[in-house]
Amino acid sequence: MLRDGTFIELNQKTYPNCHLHRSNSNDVARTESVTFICTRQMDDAGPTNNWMAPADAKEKVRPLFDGAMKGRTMYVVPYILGPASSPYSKIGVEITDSAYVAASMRIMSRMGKAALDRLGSSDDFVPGLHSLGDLNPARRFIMHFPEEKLIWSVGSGYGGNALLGKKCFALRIASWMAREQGWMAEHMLILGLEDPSGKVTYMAAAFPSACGKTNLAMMVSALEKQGYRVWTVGDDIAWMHVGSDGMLRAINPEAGFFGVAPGTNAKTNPNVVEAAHRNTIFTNTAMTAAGEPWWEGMDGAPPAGIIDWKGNAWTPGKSPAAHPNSRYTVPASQSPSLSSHWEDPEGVPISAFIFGGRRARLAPLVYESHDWQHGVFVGATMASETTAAATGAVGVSRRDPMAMLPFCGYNMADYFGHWLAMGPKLKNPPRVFHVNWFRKDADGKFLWPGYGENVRVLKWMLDRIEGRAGATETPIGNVPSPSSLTLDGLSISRDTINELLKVDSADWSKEEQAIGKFFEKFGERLPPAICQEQKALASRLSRSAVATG
Ligand code: TSX
Ligand code: MN
Repeated sequence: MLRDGTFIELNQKTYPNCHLHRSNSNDVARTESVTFICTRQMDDAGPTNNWMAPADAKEKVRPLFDGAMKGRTMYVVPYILGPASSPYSKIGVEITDSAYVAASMRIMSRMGKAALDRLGSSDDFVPGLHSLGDLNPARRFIMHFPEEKLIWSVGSGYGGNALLGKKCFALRIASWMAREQGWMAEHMLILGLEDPSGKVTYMAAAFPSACGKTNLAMMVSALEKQGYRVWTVGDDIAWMHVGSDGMLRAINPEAGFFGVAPGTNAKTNPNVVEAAHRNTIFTNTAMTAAGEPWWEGMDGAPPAGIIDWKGNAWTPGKSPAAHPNSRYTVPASQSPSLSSHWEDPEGVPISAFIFGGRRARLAPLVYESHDWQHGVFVGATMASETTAAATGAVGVSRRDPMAMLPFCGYNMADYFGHWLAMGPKLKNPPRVFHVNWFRKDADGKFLWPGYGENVRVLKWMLDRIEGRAGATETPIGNVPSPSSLTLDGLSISRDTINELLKVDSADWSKEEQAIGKFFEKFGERLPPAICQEQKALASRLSRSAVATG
């Protein structure tokens, strides 16, 4: 890769075994418009997925593989998703003509001999066929055949389009398997919150993109002196089974972090900054004159002589030096925050689910759902407001149920049904919370400091689980009672806390209507329990409006 320019060697003194890869400039992100779920029945893919009949998909895409690998090296990449010894892990084999993909898969999964040893003579693996093709976006297709557990991807070498173990298998194909087999494949981080006694409580959280999922998973707690610490089990995907103890048990199917680089610094994610100094692949970041990776939002001022992500000399002020979707690919084992239980074969027991989004006005800092069914409704109605001016209007709210909109491998109405069905199978279903780190005041300033201070919100959840923290009922769920949030050492006014926890019934009535509109697209297939929850919310809101006049 160094010889043919696929990799550029970075400074081997300060970044040993680190390399920079520059992708084709038309191939810098997942491409949802050419990502298809190919089921016999269109309705099984549902209204939120692109659909193609399997036979049509194969007829269309098969010719794009003809001769595509000629003159290239073909890599056969066997990999395990999940700890090598876990009964819940699964095997995939990716065929690819990209050395970058093979090298990335080695970081992101348990690749090679471990997978072949586990596979033995079994044919129980998910095949994935990948070729860069000619990288022409017009001939780019990411095809999933969940009925035969097969993936075809052509025309892209980038991340989630090309590392087939990640979004294609661990989420889209796995979500289908999970419904068939009674488990869950979710777009969730997994963290453990250690309390002063040393007890660790595990939580899994789903946020849409640009909400800081990796940062939360790897958070350095602001309450460390008081004995509260956060341990990382995973930052992106959780596979969860009903354990023999009746708890929901989560494994991380991945072995690395493929995170967005811009904005990563000692304040936002000190653990990944430490981790990504060795054995790391950087993709589409900028590079300094000293041969170190660089991106917008890195600590300190930009040094002179930066080469941008396309390989050109960079002048500050015009376009960004690093591509906004530039990435680090780093082994999980290098994070100082990694949980000692991250490879437990049975997984870690999940006590809480956390949903969230970026809502400048609407959602309080945190609230708790009443019960499992209400919690599923809270997840199903998740939304986040857009930030990137490049993708259109800023502040437009987009629905993203359970952060699974681009990753659910089947009809999302059936997915809600599967969630509803999982609760009663659990002796101790996780409590379901919703958070919003992004509420703003009238001047547009963030009300909550976020980052390491978020541990205070996690601690409130833990105290709720343990029956120690008070809550105030609102029409959307329970918010912290005035004294139940631990705020010592934080200078934040009582007024600000009240504003952070406020629930405005008029605003939420509008939201309830928007939710109804969103649900319409699922038609008759939407589970009745979801409609029931919506009606219950509407009636709680109207009662509260009457009560407050
Ligand atoms: O990741 C974030 N988290 C979670 C951290 C564990 N971000 C970054 C989001 C983009 C990926 C946040 N941004 C968080 C947050 O909790 N909160 C905010 C908003 C915010 C930004 C800057 C400040 C405060 C809040 N600055 C100061 O308080 C000085
Ligand atoms: Mn993700």
